[in-house]
Amino acid sequence: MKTPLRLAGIVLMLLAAGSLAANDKPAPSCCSAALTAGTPLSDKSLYQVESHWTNDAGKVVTLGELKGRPQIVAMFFTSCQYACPALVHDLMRIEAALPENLRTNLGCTLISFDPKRDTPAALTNFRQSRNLPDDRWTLLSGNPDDILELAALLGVRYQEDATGQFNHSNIITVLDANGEIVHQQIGLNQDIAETVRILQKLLTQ
Ligand SMILES: [Cu+2]
Repeated sequence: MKTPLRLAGIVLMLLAAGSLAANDKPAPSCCSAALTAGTPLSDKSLYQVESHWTNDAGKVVTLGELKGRPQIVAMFFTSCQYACPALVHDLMRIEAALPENLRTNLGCTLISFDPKRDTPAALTNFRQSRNLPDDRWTLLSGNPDDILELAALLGVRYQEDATGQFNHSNIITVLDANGEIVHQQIGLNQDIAETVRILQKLLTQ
């Protein structure tokens, strides 16, 4: 486990307390969208994980490279027949609900828990089939240990079944520009109003 235990502990504690989904307190001034690359990461930032990921262009990246603008993040797999298409559609609904001038400052990140099938080529196909613009949408796959670690930090559970499909949680996480979790929307086809409200606040800070 490469993540500082303190970070993992904090996230798991918050999850256990059920406080994440309801936490819409204004982000402190340290965590605005205007952060520059030089700002140090806090103990609670997911960007402290040192894992390396591969995007759909085949480039190796770290999560820290997402720093600098708020993100909506979900874990998924491209060959999912039901839940993930709905989950990605939910991200697109959230994105579409934001005014154009704010939308351009939002990042959307999809992270696969199916590294065997979700090669850069599979992620590229997925991007093209959904018309996900590559200036704002990041598609990542990684190695199994790092995926498991990130899933734990996001409170996402997944399990491969005998047919090669995955049973999994459907969670959309809002990260501030510094990689701290500020909100989670749980379940498919939910009312997005609260998530959009929180993002609008983050994006106008
Ligand atoms: Cu799925």
